Amino acid sequence: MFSFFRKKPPSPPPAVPAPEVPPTAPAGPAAEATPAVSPAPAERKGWLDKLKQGLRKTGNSIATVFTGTQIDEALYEDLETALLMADSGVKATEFLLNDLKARVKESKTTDPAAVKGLLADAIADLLEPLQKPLVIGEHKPTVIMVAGVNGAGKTTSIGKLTRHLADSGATVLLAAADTFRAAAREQLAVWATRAEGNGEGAGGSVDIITQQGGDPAAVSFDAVTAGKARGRDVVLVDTAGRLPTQLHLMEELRKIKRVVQKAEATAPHEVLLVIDGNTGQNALAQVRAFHEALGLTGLIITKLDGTAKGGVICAIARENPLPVYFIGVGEKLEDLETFSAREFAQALLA
Ligand SMILES: Nc1nc2c(ncn2[C@@H]2O[C@H](COP(=O)(O)OP(=O)(O)OP(=O)(O)O)[C@@H](O)[C@H]2O)c(=O)[nH]1
Ligand SMILES: [Mg+2]
Repeated sequence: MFSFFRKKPPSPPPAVPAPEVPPTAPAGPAAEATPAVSPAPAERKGWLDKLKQGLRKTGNSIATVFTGTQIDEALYEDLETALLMADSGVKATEFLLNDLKARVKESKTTDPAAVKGLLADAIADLLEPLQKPLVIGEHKPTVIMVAGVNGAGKTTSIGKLTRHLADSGATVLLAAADTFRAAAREQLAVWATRAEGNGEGAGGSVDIITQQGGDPAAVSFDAVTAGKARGRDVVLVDTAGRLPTQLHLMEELRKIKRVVQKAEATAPHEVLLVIDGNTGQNALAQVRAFHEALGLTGLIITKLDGTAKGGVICAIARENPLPVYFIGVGEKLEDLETFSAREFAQALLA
């Protein structure tokens, strides 16, 4: 049922350019498109178990709230504390509590265990607008720029995504715009080689544009130009990690985006922020700062294996909703998956 991303044929250019998404705009409905890759349900289940396992640290504290025998003010107070401890933030916590109370009233339940199910519904509904597939194929190449703080998991996620794209037959060009570290290029090259050599025959080709010590914007420009000339399906731009407070580095990101736009007027088609799931409430500040600098189109949330702060997605949904295209629960290829609001809600309370 879940495809890793969606392929969409190119559409004629619109007469009027689409307006930019404002910072607080909710994610739109999923685009009509043909599923490209459908992992077998068994695979999805194995992955879901991993997500549950990963979020156990977050979920344990929330689930214990419902082990009592009564639905009273003490239960709601404990739940409020548990949600705040899980980094759901004040606004989302307040929203969920009010929503839950309304659901409890309507269902007339007297069983705390049933309240847990109602909370899962409330969380799933809150997260629903973030569930949206990444669409490729509408533009050739589809240019995806990836940013985030140091060590968030950008290069690893790009590597995994590249592998999934190549496995489904797409041709990918990687721009190693992290020109500071020699290791960054090598890290990408390892994933590129893995992507090509999977032995399954259907793999699309992957290559890398880089320029050690060069200007990240120039590398990105070259990559998009080469991607157009070579007829690649996707160009992925990996950028160096940076803090939103490093203003010159944030300006550098803006420059990369501007220059990509010069190489291809409609690009970048996606600007993704990678967030470490352990970041907690600071993730919101990151979303705001990067969104202001770049106009984000989506998020990838990594390291949801073993975090006690998984509630932060609720805070993002309430305060700065952007599509969560993928989530990561480990370092291996199969540890990157699409985001499902209901699965996440269930894993959070497991
Ligand atoms: N446990 C876990 N580790 C992850 C996940 N994603 C990435 N990592 C690890 O996090 C570390 C940093 O990942 P990178 O992909 O290099 O992060 P980056 O954002 O590219 O880092 P910089 O380019 O230095 O800013 C590596 O050790 C990855 O293996 C994940 O979902 N779970
Ligand atoms: Mg990196």
